[in-house]
Amino acid sequence: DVLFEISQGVATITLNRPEKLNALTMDMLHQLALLIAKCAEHDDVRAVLLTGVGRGFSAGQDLAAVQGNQPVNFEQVVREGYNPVVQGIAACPKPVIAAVNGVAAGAGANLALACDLLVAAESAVFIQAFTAIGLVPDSGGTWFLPRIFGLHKAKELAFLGERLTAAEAKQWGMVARIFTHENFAAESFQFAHQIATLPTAALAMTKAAMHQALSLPLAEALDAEAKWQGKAGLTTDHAEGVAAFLEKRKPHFQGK
Ligand code: LHQ
Repeated sequence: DVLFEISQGVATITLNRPEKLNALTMDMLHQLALLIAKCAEHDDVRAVLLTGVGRGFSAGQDLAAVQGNQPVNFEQVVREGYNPVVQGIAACPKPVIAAVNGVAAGAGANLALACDLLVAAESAVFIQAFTAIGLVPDSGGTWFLPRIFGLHKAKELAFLGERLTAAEAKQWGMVARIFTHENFAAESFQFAHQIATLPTAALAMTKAAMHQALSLPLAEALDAEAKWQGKAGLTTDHAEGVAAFLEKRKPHFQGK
């Protein structure tokens, strides 16, 4: 139920359970974690695109799979299923882009938020579906939502579970681009491909530095930046960027 393809520096991970709006099973979550780890290591991968088949990005946890006679330990499902995927995305030294093709609900919405950048189809909506079934936001929702929206809008979204449209999400800065439904796959790929041509190592350091800085005092963030810049200054892509600038041509980055 999860497809994987590498092309032109872009690894595309596609949730493929359209008849259930890509509701997530433990098996799919394990596959996702493994594929993200693979992208992290694979030299040919310079951007990761996470998307879904059909009219849903993901409806979150497959509720049928955790409903039944024997009680399911939700703590274990979150720890073993969702948390490794969110951690994998956050730790991945490649930019991870969510291409939200349709409805994203519950953990499906928050897996998208865990990605570095989001693009959305015009029809995409984001729903914090948790409280509607008496649960709490997971998959990083409690961490990402207040950082994106501020505390009060985050609580509004989480408490009420109302739909946030793609257009609203773009106004909030959560979504980078909106593409029409007809061109969504091609435009999303094009966007990811553009990002795959950037200096990948510098992007990885930018991502790590920002995540680190979110919990650091300014003085320590400045100290960390100095160290990251020391590393970035030694990359081949830095040399290429400067050479291209001085020669008045476009840079050709190798990602290193
Ligand atoms: C589904 C689902 C679904 C199964 C649509 N499961 N079948 C972590 C750990 C442990 C436990 C619990 O949770 C978590 C984290 C979470 O993610 S909790 C939140 C789980 N997600 C939801 O509560 C969302 C439930 N879905 C919906 O509210 C609606 O389906 C949305 C608003 C996403 C879409 O609505 P519609 O466009 O009207 O589509 P639909 O409801 O007709 O769904 C289409 C089919 O997909 C349908 O199946 P059927 O066989 O009747 O055609 C749904 O039953 C199925 N489906 N979401 N999460």
